[in-house]
Amino acid sequence: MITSISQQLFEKAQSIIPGGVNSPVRAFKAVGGNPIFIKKAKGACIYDEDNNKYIELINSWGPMILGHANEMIAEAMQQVLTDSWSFGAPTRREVEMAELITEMMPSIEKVRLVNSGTEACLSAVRVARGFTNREKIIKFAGCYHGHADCFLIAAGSGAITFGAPDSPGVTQGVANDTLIANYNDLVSVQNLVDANKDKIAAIIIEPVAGNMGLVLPEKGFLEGLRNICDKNGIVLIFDEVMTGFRLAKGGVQERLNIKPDLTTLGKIIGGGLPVGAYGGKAEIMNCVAPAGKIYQAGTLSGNPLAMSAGLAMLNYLNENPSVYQNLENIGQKLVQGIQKINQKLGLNYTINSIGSMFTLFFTSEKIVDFGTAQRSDLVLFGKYFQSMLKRGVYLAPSQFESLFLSIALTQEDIDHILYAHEASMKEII
Ligand code: HOZ
Repeated sequence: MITSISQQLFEKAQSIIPGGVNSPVRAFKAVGGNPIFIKKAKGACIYDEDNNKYIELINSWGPMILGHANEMIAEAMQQVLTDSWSFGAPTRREVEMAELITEMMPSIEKVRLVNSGTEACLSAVRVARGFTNREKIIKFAGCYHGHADCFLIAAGSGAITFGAPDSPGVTQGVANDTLIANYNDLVSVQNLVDANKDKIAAIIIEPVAGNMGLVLPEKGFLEGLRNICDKNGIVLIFDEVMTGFRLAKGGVQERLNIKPDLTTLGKIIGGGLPVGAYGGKAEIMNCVAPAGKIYQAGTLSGNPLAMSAGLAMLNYLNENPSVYQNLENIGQKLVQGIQKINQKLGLNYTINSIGSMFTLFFTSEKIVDFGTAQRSDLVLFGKYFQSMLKRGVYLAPSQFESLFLSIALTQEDIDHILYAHEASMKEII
């Protein structure tokens, strides 16, 4: 029997890497079949180890806004390769990055660079706890803030994909300090705040949620959270790891005009390289060591290679606002195209979208939170995923993820995605 190179790699990987992958969603378990192993990518297309080409709508879960292997970013990284790429000591690019972040996201007065979105979120929560001298946090069911213990309660992304929103290994003590509210439900938040008076350090939220599929905040919801936090001395943390610099130059907070106290950022500020950051009000950030007593550190924080890639991309976004109009247009063309095809086929599936992010849910119900997202037909989603893949379109391998677009998508790519969508729907329904 002839096996593909991807299949051979996956078989080998399973014997030496848990589940054969280094992040669970990649394993294709939610959609059936085996994962494909990526060899390279350029623009909007990826190529697997067997040289199959796909138009892809993941874009490394957000950061590849300008498409893959962008030459300007590659050139910026090239310079670092001659000057060496890790010192464990301060560098000029870190200062430039901090300057750019604080300029593009004005709620961030001071920022600390770390290595991933997970690290940014766990650090932001620690700082909020140290600042308020309180222990509990509120998170929302279906939101995902990385895999730190305190976030693996009713978590989204891979955790819901595999039906384990609460992970073994998280101690009861940690779990007791994470209170769970419902997205778009201010009453559920107010009830927790009332029942835990003066005990809640932070409310952490994806202001546009992308880890239970894409779920948008309803009118007044984020304003309501801001209000509850102000009245109760709670630190409001926006996790903009996937939305920062993507949904607008200044992220969701600029687009919807609401200022959090702290913001967490991730791979986007590294142009796709491993990096993260958290920042916000100077009053809070001044509590971080060595300025203050709340400890957080990292040898690779502000790594030169990640900084050079991130600076190249963020500078470009800062100087070329037309990128955002371009992303909006591409998003609209795709979403409207899919809606039109669905109507023609008599399907009224829900599509949640904003700018360059969207999710097609296999249900006609309105999706506003974790509970409604879970009513989607997952078997049908799996069939759709495989059918699209067969036609050269690589989607996120789970219903509980958002799709991410890049400006590298051409009209021809969009037409191909729409053709694949129609053919796939006809095949699976
Ligand atoms: N939803 C995740 C990104 N925030 C998917 C990435 C992963 O878990 O591999």
